[in-house]
Amino acid sequence: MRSKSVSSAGKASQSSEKAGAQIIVDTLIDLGVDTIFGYPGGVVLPLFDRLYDAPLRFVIPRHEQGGCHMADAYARASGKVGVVIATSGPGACNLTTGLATAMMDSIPVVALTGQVRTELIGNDAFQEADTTGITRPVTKYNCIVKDVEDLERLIREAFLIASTGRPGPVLVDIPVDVQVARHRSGGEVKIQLPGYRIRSKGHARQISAAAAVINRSERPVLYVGGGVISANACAELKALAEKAHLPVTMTLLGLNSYDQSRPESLDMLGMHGSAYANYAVQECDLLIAVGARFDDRVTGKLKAFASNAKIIHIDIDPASISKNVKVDIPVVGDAKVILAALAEELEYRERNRWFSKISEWKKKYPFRYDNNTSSIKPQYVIEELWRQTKGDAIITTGVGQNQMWVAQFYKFNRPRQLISSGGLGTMGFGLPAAVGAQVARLAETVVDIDGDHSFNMTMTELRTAVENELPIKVCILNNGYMGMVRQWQELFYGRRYSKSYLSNPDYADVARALGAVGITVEKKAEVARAVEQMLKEKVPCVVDFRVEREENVWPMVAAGKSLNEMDGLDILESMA
Ligand SMILES: Cc1ncc(C[n+]2csc(CCOP(=O)(O)OP(=O)(O)O)c2C)c(N)n1
Ligand SMILES: [Mg+2]
Repeated sequence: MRSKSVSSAGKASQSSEKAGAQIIVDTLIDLGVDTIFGYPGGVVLPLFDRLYDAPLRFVIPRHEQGGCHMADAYARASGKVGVVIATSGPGACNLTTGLATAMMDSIPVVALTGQVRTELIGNDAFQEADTTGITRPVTKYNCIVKDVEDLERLIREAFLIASTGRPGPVLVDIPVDVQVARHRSGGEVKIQLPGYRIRSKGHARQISAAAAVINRSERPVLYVGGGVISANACAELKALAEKAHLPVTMTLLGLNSYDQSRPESLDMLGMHGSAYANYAVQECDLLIAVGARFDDRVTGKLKAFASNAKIIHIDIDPASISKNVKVDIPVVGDAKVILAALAEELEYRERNRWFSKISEWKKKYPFRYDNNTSSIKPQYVIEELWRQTKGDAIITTGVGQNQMWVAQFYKFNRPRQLISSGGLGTMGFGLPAAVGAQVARLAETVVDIDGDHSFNMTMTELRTAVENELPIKVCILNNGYMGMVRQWQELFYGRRYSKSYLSNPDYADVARALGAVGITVEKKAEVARAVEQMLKEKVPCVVDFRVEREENVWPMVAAGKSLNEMDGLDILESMA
């Protein structure tokens, strides 16, 4: 197992008799935790009392969902485990969307929840909820601590499980009497997970088989997901792609794994991916998937996906092999180790015909939009932000068109730079995620590029940013619509815009009321200056860009279509 800090016993176990709440705090500190997100309540008061003067940074969200997204984004931005605390009942229930978001994107989060007294469990006690039952499907693992003797071990196991193998959220439910009970530790606390095994190296024969196929391939494509970022394997990916001369396409979560300014980059594939990535995948003779899971937004119609290709799948999670698409050569293990070993056996090949075909597609169908309008195009706002931040900001997003335009028009150049809810597609993620990312990366520029309705869902967290002096920036691409819903209604429901329009508040006023700077931009000529001002602000700043209301995201692979059946290519061509 890879995690050093959790597999050995630490200081926390060496001292004299302590209350459970103190054991929790000492164990967290011993595990290297320095930041916690959390919200109090009755049955976590013993723990909060111990946190009163603990040497930890503590950020209180306005809603536990926000706290969970903050811990999640903190983990995505830092590579460490994010920690969130909530009380029983409503507090724990409010975590579920955040846990499901982290689960779908394989993000290491440890949630500690209070529970009613052990003797009351099952009595419908005040603020009792079956937290382990409710969160079982949205966590990698969860447990309830029934005896203070087990407390330190279960917390250490939670960190180990969350951060190793395919990472994910783990919840530990701690009844209030266990927090109060005293325990004298008998010294070293041993992890007791005999069935939890991580294969890290990858089978040498499988690696050689993969290398042989790659070396022979005329038309290969590397298809990279968020797993490469979790595995901190971006340097190995770059070395391999350059050594063997392979084109690289990425999922939404994989986007920041490969420098998009490099010629091998095909940008994002899938439903709103680039035409050149989608064509390349459909016409390749070999698809090399790394840390990706072939989800439906990527594959389109499964039967027609890369149907002439052999498929290599490198993944830490054996359960994801051949789950959606049948794989010819699986290699199970840590992407960092496997990519390095694989590169050793690869040879450089020109593949001139393949690369010239790809550059034809790139020339014909780049991501484009019509900027010859008086209205503000959302894509233009993103490009302007990309220019002024030199492509170097940490970007969080809402869900919908705003998220897809970020994926298309902000070019990323390093890992942990794009923080977005891919798997669950959680509206309301962007703002709390910006808070969590800024806490992890205090010196960097963090920008939430959000949709108006995504922002509506968690906007109270702006106050959390103000209170904690986190200078996050928020660009609301305010089209007045649930734009992605409207786009589907326009294309597939005869423009019947059923319930996809809601009135919005004045976001600059909202920002000011919450103690942030608020700017409204209605004219295209003001966009660049507003971005400049926003980037200079030392306090949280919200810019309400009143963008073109009925802009669509192109290209688009409609649900159930195969990747090469893209709509909107004629529109992209007509803008040339
Ligand atoms: C919590 C949640 N509820 C509903 C949805 C379904 N949904 C996906 S995109 C979208 C509209 C998003 O609107 P907005 O945030 O304004 O973004 P836009 O598409 O306009 O950029 C909706 C309702 C979702 N993804 N998440
Ligand atoms: Mg919108």
